Amino acid sequence: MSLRFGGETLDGARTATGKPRGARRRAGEGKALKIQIVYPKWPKLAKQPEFRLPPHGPVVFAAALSDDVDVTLRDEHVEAIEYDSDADLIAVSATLTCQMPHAWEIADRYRARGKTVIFGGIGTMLHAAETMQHADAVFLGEAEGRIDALIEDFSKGRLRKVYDYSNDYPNMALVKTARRNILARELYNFRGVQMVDLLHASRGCRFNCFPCCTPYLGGRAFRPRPLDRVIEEIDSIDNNRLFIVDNSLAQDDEWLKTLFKEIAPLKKKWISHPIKDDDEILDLAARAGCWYMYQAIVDNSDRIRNRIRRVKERGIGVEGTVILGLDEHDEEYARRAVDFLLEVDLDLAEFTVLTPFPGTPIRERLEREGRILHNEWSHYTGGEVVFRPRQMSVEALRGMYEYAWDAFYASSSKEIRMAKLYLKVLDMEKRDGTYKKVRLAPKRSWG
Ligand code: B12
Ligand code: SF4
Repeated sequence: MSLRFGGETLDGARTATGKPRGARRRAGEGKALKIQIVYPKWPKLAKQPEFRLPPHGPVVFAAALSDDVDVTLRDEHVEAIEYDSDADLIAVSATLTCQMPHAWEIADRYRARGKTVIFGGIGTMLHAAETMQHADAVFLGEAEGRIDALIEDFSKGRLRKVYDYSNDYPNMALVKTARRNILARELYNFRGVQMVDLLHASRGCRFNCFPCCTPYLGGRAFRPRPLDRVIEEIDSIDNNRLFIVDNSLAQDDEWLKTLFKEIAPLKKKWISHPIKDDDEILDLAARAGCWYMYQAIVDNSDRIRNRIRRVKERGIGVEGTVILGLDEHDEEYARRAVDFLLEVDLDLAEFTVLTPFPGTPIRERLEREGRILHNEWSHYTGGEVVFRPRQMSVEALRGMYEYAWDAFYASSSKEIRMAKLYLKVLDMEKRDGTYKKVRLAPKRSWG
């Protein structure tokens, strides 16, 4: 399924002042083009522990721009949108479906002030047709080696409406170290604790799980970055704590082993998505500084129980992700699931309601079965019911979601569980001499 809109031009498109877009706002002779990246705020899950992660898409996108572009970032999670920005181009980066309606509002406001607005990122790819109504240009796909064409067109006043590189993936050697210097780093902390920095070592996924749009977006082939670049990037990050956001660390055993062996000497501590359930690989992950990992809890089987045990035995924490409302779930499922999670001594749990995001196999099926209730995207947060469950009412599924969060955190609150994980990383750092006293305090805050 590709969103092929390529080639359509912006014939006759005008700014609010009636002048053609692009040409009027190209950078003056000899002046660097100014781009402001905007990352719109998205609603967090109501019962989730608070966090303020720096956005990853924008800093990777910024690295794909040529060095002579003057780039700034406004992340609305930590700072107000700067509608009076003097940038030549506003580049909205959007990741999640629930981020889109607000991202469109922001773009409309900028465009009403005569600004040229382009869109990119995962959310843009999943909502390309709607986004086109709020953008001067939409960019679909990965930016490395491709974004220069858009910038050139903008500078020459011939911006096209769509730049479509979906399913046409760049050489991974083109992915540069993210431009983290555009982040207002002092704002990414919670109660004085610096948040992790995000990075990725690969793209694509060879699996095709029912609730996931990653294969639709990034393809079914595993695409690793050259390892020396990944190591160089990790080494360059001024933070001992990282989140390796690769879709899954279970794609290629040999690659994983080499990655972990090479990360180990850097003594970083990191979080990741699920790691291949293999003794040697888990040992190497632990030695490489794996602090805790996400694990999808799909059932209450011995397979999952043993997997969690094997991970925890190596000193790696586990945050379980549990999707509620599958066809096989009855009204009692949450009760059984929480009992199981407490019994296997999970460190943290994140409950979401099954959500038929665009580009996922589950959306196709629920659409075919006429079970999708609405497409009000701001409610596609993962915390709301937007489809008709098979074995219970919408109300019952809502209750199940509330119950799961409350029951799991009843005996030991989110704060206490987070604090325990934090102590764990302090411990790891003290053992290998990498512990640094926190030096950050919130200076500005927004929202
Ligand atoms: C990291 C991540 C998160 C982080 C986000 C942190 C952050 N601050 O960035 C966290 C952990 C918070 C998160 C949460 C959730 N996530 Co998430 N997450 C991801 C993940 C794994 C990686 C995203 C990423 O950084 N990719 C790497 C960057 C470099 O790629 P990129 O953003 O596409 O950027 C490139 C291009 O798009 C382009 N680009 C980017 N911006 C721009 C801008 C312009 C103007 C241009 C031209 C180009 C451009 O340039 C970049 C380089 O090529 C993706 C899966 C994936 N592989 O993408 C899921 C994913 C985005 N998440 C998903 C989901 C479902 C969730 C949750 C709802 C539920 C959950 N438990 O997973 C929650 C949110 C719950 C809530 N409402 O509170 C879904 C999206 C669903 C949707 N349609 O909304 C994804 C796709 C995974 C999936 N299962 O399908 N997530
Ligand atoms: S859930 Fe993970 S393993 Fe499954 S398709 Fe998505 S990224 Fe791949």
